[in-house]
This record gives sequence, structure tokens and C-alpha cells, in this order.
Amino acid sequence: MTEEKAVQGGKHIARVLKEEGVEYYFGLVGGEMYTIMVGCGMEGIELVHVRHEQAGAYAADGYARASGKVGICFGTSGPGLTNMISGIAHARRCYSPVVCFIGEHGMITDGRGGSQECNGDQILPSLTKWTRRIVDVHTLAFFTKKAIRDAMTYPQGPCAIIIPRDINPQRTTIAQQAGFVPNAYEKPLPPMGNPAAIEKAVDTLLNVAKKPIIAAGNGLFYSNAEAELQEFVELTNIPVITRRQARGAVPEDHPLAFRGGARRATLRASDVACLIGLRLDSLEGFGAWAKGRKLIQITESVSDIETTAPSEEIVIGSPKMILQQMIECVKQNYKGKIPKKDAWLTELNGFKAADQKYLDDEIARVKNNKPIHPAWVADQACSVLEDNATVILDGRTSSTHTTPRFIAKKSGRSLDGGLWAGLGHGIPMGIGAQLARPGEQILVIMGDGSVGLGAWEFETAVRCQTPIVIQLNNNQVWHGLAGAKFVHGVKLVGEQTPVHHPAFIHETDYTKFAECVGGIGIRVEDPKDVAAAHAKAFEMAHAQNKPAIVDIVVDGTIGGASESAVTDAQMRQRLSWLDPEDLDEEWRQRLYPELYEKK
Ligand SMILES: Cc1ncc(C[n+]2csc(CCOP(=O)(O)OP(=O)(O)O)c2C)c(N)n1
Ligand SMILES: [Mg+2]
Repeated sequence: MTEEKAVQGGKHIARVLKEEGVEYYFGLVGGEMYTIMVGCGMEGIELVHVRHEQAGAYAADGYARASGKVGICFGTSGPGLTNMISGIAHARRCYSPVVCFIGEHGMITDGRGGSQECNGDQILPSLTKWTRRIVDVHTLAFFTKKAIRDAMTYPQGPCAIIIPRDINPQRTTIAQQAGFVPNAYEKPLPPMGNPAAIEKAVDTLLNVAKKPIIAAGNGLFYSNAEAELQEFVELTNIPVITRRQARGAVPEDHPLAFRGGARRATLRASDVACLIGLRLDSLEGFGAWAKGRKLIQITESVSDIETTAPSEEIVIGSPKMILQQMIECVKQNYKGKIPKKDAWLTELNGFKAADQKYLDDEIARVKNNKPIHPAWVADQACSVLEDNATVILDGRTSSTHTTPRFIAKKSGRSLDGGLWAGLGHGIPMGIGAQLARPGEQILVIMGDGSVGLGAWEFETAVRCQTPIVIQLNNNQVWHGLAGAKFVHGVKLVGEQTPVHHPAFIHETDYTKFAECVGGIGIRVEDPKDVAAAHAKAFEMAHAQNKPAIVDIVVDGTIGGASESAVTDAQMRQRLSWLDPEDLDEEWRQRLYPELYEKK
């Protein structure tokens, strides 16, 4: 037997990544990372080298959510780590399975004023599932394997491995790696639910409920239970709402699927709600709708159980397995006894029709507007999308107009910043998603504000030959503030000029930027050209294997999609940063009526 050769730490990391099926890794180079990069190169793992470390984390996230595999990112010590933070936090708040390798100053220089000194293990714990600072080279393989396993376990999220500068160069054999034997770990089968709890849940849904609904979220997506969910709702005639990454698990144009504006009314009208892998967080209004109705909760993690409303039944296990068990239970015990619930579905179809009418009426009103209305942009963009297209939402106004108009036909096709609600993730997420889904349409929705937080990744997309299409809603404003000034008629900060005004972005032709880094740029100023421009962008991007920007001159006075429905009370809260004296007389009277009441 030939004696096994000792190698540097990075090669052990690379070997485990290979063993786990990793094909790409994303990040920006720095001293401590070289041995990992050498190892990955030797293993044939492709490097996607980004222009800013946050993009490495965003791209790993986009790749992970689009591929169902782990996303790997890396950055160097100190500034590399601090630049990664937005992307890591974004992955954490979007339940994305990402593993981060991050360099650190040498242990021997700790506290002595070494270069790039930064203690990541004191910064990252609140933004990751766990953060581990490696103190012995013999544990690298063990923690790499563990990080991947834990990141991929529900609820998915990032794990970070911090590697001090003096660790990686040390040479060890695989046999010397502590607690690690190659190929020793196989993923266990997903856990089944308690049969008695399942029978009770099915009984509640079919016999007790008059107006049942199912609402499924990230947990359903990660257990890969799309087919089971569709089979169950078709078998039982129960309406379904899909959220976050699960959007489209039952295609949103399915007669039993309720979405957009109809979703809220549907939830409020229900009497029994079955949550499948869905947290009632701020994106779900903290479950205010759930009070006063019975909840059935299906989740893989006890820590996810909601206490917003009393639970009728809680079933712990994999949504995929539990749905299979529920299907079996219905087939065996409820043959010919499944309630039709026609009245309930008629009520819900009323909500659906009203929502569609609202969307259609808006389009009829604004379709010829010039400058172009963002609702029309969203409508036209969606009209050229194929069923398996992925839409990545970045930028504000544009995203809020796209969300209700995009009809997800498969899960994992609507990818956004979720609870993190950041800006600048769009292009790198698009790169990651495109690598996971070669040949498919990847549309990144951005504003002219958000593009400034990540535009140079367009060059990464050119270099890595990822033919994503970026729809850039060029409205020359940062919406949040502009909305207040233009839409709601309030004075912002005195009479400042555009130069110093926080709302304005300079008039820019982004096609020139696209072309200067070697990509495709298409400018749109006429509403009639929007759909054709999107179609042409996809066609050219896929033919030339490079990314495209569709730069659309959009009306900067238009706010988010839901803005017109904002009540005065909500507006008062939104504008809480203004004293009543800062408002026009009309708005002061509306928002602060108490100031006008006779004493
Ligand atoms: C990283 C980050 N910075 C700031 C914000 C606050 N914010 C939310 S929306 C918005 C304006 C976005 O403008 P733009 O991308 O141009 O989109 P528009 O609404 O104009 O289409 C800002 C600054 C944020 N969500 N994330
Ligand atoms: Mg803008």
C-alpha cells in the first residue's frame, strides 16, 4: 500500500465538496483562500469569481434555491468577511442552504495588530445557523461535511467556517482528519408523521371544516413535495395557497390555487387552515388572519410551530412523507365521501375574479402611458415568460408590480429577498440560478437604485457566460422617498435641488453600461415595445450566451403596486418621519384630523 500523501487544509475542504457533489463555488480571492482554490481547481469544481464578496453569497444563495443543492461561497479575512455580511444575512432570512468559507488573521497575530484582524465568530453567529472558527487543521473535513449537512437540513440556512491564516497551510493526511471517513455519511430517509395525528388532521380537513384551505411555504419546497401537494388538493378539492419558494408548487393558474389579492380574502374567509412548512412571519402579517380559526400545522421542525392561534393538530415530519400518508389515508377511508365544497369554491372564485378585474382594469388604464407605467412593464414581461422561467425580484416598485402579475407554474421560480428585503442581490442570484438551470429563462427585476448596489456583477455574468436578462425599471428615483414626494404630494426635505435630494438618481442610459462590459443592452421608451424588447433580450442573450439589460424608461411618479390601496392611517404611519407641519395643508388635515378638532 502506498502511503497517503499529506496535503494542505484547503485540499481536504475541496475533497469533501467534491464528495458532496459541489459543481460551482462563488467568491472573491484573498490570501487565506488560495489553498481552497487550488484544491477546488484540482477537483474540477468551477470557480465563479465575483466583483464584490456580497455577490458571492447572493450567487451561492441563487444557485442553492434554484438547484436544490448546497451553495458554496467564500471571502478573505477582514474586509472580505464584512463585505459578505449582506449576502449571508439574506441567505439566512430566505432559508437558503449556503456554506461560507471565510479567512481570518493568523492566530499567532491575534490581538497584536495583525493585518485584517477581524473575529468573524463574534460577528456572524446571529446571521448563520452556526459559525465555527477552526482552531485545528485536523477538523477541516469534519466541519466542512457538517456545515453542508446542517445548511441543507430544515429549516435551511447558512453555516460559516472561519479559517485563521495559519491553519490552511498545515499538511495532513485524510486518515489524520479527526472524526472523518470519506463517504461515511448518507442522507437518511425523510421522517414520516405520526399516523394517528395524520388521521385526525385529515378528519378535520374533510369532516369538520366547512371552509378549509391549505397554505404551503418554504418547508414544502425544500421537502420537494410539489407532486404530493397537487395530488392531495385535487383528491380532496381543498383550495391551496403557495408562498415564498413554494409559489407555484400547485401551478398558480390551477382552479384550486388562490394567489395575489385573492389570497388575503381567502385566508380571512376560511375556518380551518392547514399550514405546510409555512411560518407566520411578517410576510404573512404575523398570522393575524389565523386568529379565530383552527390551525393544522405540518412542519419538519418543532421550533417552527406557530402559537398565533390554537392548534387543532400538529404533525411533525417531512411535508413530502406526511402528504403521502394523507393521500393514502384519504384513499383508504374516504372513498366516495369527499365533500365537494361547491359553495366555498364559488365564494373563493368571486375573490379571484375581483382580483383579476383589479389587475385588468389597471392595465386598461395605463397601457399607453408614456413614460411607461411599471404595471404595464410587469404585464408585458410576464407575457413572454415560459412556464419554467425564474423571476428574481430586486428593486422595489418594479417588484411590487411584478409579484401579483407573475403566475408561478412551478415552485422555486419566484425568488426574492424575503424577510431580508434588501437590494442588490438580483444579478448575482441570477447568475447562480442560471448555472443551476442552464437554457431556462432567468429574468432579474431591478430598479435603477438597486442596480447601483450590484451592477458590476453584470461583468461577472458576461465572463461566466450566464445569459440572464435584467429588466431595469429606470425611473430616476429611489422609490421609497420619491413615493412620498411625488405620489402623496408631501414636501420632502425643504426645497432641495435634485443634486442634493435623496430621491433622485441621475438620468442614465444603462444600455451603454451593458455594452461597455461586453453584454447586450436594449433601451425601451415606448410602451408598445416592452414585450418585444424582453423577447428579443432573451433571444439574443441565449444565442450569444451573454447577459442583457432591458433599460426601460419608467414613470418615476408611480409608487408600489399596493400604494393606491393604502389607508390614511397606514400613510400616517409610513410618513411618521415628517412632522405634521411638513405636510401640505390637504394632507395635514387628512392624516392629523385631531389637529383640526375644535377644542
Ligand atoms: C440594501 C438596502 N438599502 C436600502 C433599502 C431601502 N429601500 C427600499 S426600496 C428602496 C428604493 C429602491 O429604488 P429602486 O431600486 O430604484 O427601485 P424603484 O422602486 O425605484 O423601482 C430603498 C432605498 C433596502 N431595502 N435595502
Ligand atoms: Mg428607481
